[in-house]
Amino acid sequence: MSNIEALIFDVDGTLADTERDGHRIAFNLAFQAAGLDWDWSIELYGELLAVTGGKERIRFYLEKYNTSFKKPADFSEFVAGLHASKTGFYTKLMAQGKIPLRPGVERLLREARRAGMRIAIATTTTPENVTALLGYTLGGGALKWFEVIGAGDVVPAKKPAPDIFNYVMKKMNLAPEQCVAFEDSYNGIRSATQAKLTTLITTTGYTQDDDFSGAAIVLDQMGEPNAPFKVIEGNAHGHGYVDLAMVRALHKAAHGG
Ligand code: XBP
Ligand code: MG
Repeated sequence: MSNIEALIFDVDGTLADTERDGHRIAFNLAFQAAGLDWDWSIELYGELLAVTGGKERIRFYLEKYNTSFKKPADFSEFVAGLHASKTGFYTKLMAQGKIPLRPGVERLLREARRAGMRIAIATTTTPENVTALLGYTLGGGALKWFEVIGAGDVVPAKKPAPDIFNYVMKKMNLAPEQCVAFEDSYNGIRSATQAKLTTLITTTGYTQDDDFSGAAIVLDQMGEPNAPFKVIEGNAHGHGYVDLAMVRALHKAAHGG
């Protein structure tokens, strides 16, 4: 059995609960600024999350929920412009510091660094959004903690396709059995399991009812020593918060150890 060499983290929902009060708000601000009367409610946004990627999500909305909208001739440019505006609003929201990292995330990242464990990111969100989130929560220097930041359009097929995890592992010259992935959603677990990764899930309000078949464990959060996680499915091997010892135990169990 291989040792774990790297931890690969999803961003939205996993490092921080960004969708409802970050991305959704930024989309609505961009719609307003463009003079559109579209308004993505909390509930509708939960349905739109079926499709990953902001540009893809806007197209999905128009195909399924707003079919009467007359698309402009330069539709791709229109979507790209709207999405660029959304990224601007999103990064400004991050600068306000209202979206913290989820419990246990900073502790685990720091423990991994101390232990010499390699860390990376595999996300469908736009690179600027990752820079903004990490910069405003951990400080600008934290970007360098991550050996590879695989984000956005760097691969053509976003999650649930495995491409972004495969891209990150290839850049790190690692095989799936040398890594553990951290995810929060159905599209995330599909992506990670198709990339053959052992995957730890922490759910969010939007993803708590998702199907997480294939996950090594499903938790409500990573937890802290004084505020343990709840196990939704799986064996926590006696641990109450996610640390490297627990990640190693999950990896060992997944690889028949
Ligand atoms: C995140 C996404 C992203 C964000 C929006 O999924 O689906 O599209 O919602 O970001 P995951 P952009 O957590 O699985 O990576 O608008 O920049 O695409
Ligand atoms: Mg996610």
